[in-house]
Amino acid sequence: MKAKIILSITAVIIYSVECLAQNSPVETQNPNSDYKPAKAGQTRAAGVKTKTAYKVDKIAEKLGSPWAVIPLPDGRLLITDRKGSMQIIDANGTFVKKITGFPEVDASGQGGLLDVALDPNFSKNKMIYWSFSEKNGVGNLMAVAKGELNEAESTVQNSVVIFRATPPLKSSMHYGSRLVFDKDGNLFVSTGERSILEGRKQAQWLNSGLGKIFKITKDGKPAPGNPFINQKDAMPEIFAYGIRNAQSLDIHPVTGELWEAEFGPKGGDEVNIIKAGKNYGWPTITYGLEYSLAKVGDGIQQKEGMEQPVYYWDPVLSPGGMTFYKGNAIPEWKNNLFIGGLSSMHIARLVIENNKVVGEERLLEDKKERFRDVAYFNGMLYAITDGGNLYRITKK
Ligand SMILES: [Ca+2]
Repeated sequence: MKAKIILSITAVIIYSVECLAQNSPVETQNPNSDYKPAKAGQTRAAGVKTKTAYKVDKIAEKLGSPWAVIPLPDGRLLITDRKGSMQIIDANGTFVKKITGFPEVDASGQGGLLDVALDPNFSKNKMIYWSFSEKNGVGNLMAVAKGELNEAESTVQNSVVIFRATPPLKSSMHYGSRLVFDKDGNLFVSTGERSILEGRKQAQWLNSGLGKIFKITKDGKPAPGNPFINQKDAMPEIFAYGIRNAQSLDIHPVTGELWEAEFGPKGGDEVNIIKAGKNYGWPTITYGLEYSLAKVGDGIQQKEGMEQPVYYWDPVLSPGGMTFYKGNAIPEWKNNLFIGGLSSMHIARLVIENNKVVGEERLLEDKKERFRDVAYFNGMLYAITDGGNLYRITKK
């Protein structure tokens, strides 16, 4: 009897230890700050591990300086190159064609030809939209252009700049630049605050285009119903503000809401759900520190009237592009969020329930690469890296 009880207790202990081990957060380093989250589960969610067998293939290399990868309707991939061109790669990684004819880009630092989005009607009209850093006045800025892909898929014609995130500043950093269409055919555009103090404060200014999420029409006009459209002295294209540098946007496949990830400074990278008219706090509130380890501003993390991130990292992920997994080939990935990590050198998988992050996993850590963007197509994930490689992740 005694032996039986001891055995049962031992079994319970072993089981508990296994659960604990499984649920430990993937992050094991100390945070940079001693800041406490505003709510449970806002950082260091339980670690999870994918059970379905999957395989990772490097299907292309030497892609130059890729910044964005998106699927074309037929499953080929459109990949931008920061230096000022794009290329089409087929689903097996074979080079198909280089696309040129884009207006000049300022490719210094983090700039260049950055994101690309297909017109919702692309199959018929062949229109593409792209973001880029443009030399402008005293410095440069993030601009959005559109043009038509020619029949041979070798050049864009009738290019026109439809939007500029003014004012121009002298900086080669924090352009934001992610583009995503909503279900009504309006375009969300993210910008950064240019990583200099002059731009940083403007993230809170409604008359500045720095540190914002915009919602514009295909012609670059303010989207109907934008929150500040009737407010004097506000840019009518603004959808949300108080953003540091957002290079990740995607629409949640079930809720239809806009999700965003942005770079914090030292600590404080965030995932947010972006809602019309809301203030996301930078630089007034942040879970990060200056690179010098000094506090940012008053060193506060929460404030009335400013949105809390859904999730944050300290130390940072450095979020490149991201995508929701919109299928169920790998069942436990359905509606999970996959974010490319740059300095962290992995892809973060976030399990989301009721708009909260309930699990985190690190994928492709063994590749030791800076993941610049991640795309979803037909049950597969594609990822590009600063090393110029293209990976495909599929069910085994
Ligand atoms: Ca924030």
